[in-house]
Amino acid sequence: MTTNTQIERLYFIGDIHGQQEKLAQLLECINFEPHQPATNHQLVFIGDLIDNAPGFSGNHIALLNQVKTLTDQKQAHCILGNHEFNAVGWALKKADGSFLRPHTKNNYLQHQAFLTAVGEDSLEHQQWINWFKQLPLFLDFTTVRAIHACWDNDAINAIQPYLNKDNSLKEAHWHNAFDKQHELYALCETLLKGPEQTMPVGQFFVDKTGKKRTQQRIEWWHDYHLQKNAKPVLIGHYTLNGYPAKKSQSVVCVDYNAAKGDNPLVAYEVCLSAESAINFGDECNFHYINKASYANAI
Ligand SMILES: [Mn+2]
Repeated sequence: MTTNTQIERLYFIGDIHGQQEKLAQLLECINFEPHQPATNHQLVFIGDLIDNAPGFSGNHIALLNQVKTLTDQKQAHCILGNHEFNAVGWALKKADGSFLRPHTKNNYLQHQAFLTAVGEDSLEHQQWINWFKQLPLFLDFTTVRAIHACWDNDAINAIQPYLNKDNSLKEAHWHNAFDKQHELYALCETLLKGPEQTMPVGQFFVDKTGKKRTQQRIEWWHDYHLQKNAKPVLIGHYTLNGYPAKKSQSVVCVDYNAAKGDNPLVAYEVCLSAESAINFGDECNFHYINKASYANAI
């Protein structure tokens, strides 16, 4: 999809994880009319539309249909999150009949809410997998860019041979993306899950699924502005808490853990018509439901 030059404002929306009602409320907050033909603003979904804890009662199907309709109508863009990426790996088989993403108990529990909603191996499941495969890994607008977890120039350059013109992964390379021996595996890890480093010997932490981990996330946003042509970038993925604020001078994250409870689904508004470079940090650019009560509660 090319960028429409008449678009004046973009609303970047964080990880929804099936919370269709929160999206409906957020769209009301920003006065977005889902059924109007595209006006001068568009939505950009930052990935991780799907998956939630086992027993999740939200409506995955309604959410996916709404986001797909909005993108088909050119009212929105949607990029690939690690959960859509993993969903493709869960569904696709290697030549030997095993799945690209192992069907372990832990992987199943992460994905169960989506699988239950679509019906595993159903036609509907297949259709959503095919749609996920078409999603771009990142978008580059004139003054701002978006990626699910991390913008890294070296990884963006190295992944080019594996991408279609619209920045989606080429059909022939999906199996490489899940092959730890292939360079595409690490590139997808960096862009969709963020760079990590090995913790000092003997140190570890236990993640939210109870798994012991010896790799920790690198806070890449502190040095991002040192990269060549470091345009402001919008990300999700990092499940933040507290009052929405920028991560660094050129990086804003819109994932405030909407997956859980009453946490807000967050959007960040960018005005493309401003002639000067985008200046991140203005808190009024963040939009979310119950903004005033949320600010008081934390
Ligand atoms: Mn994510």
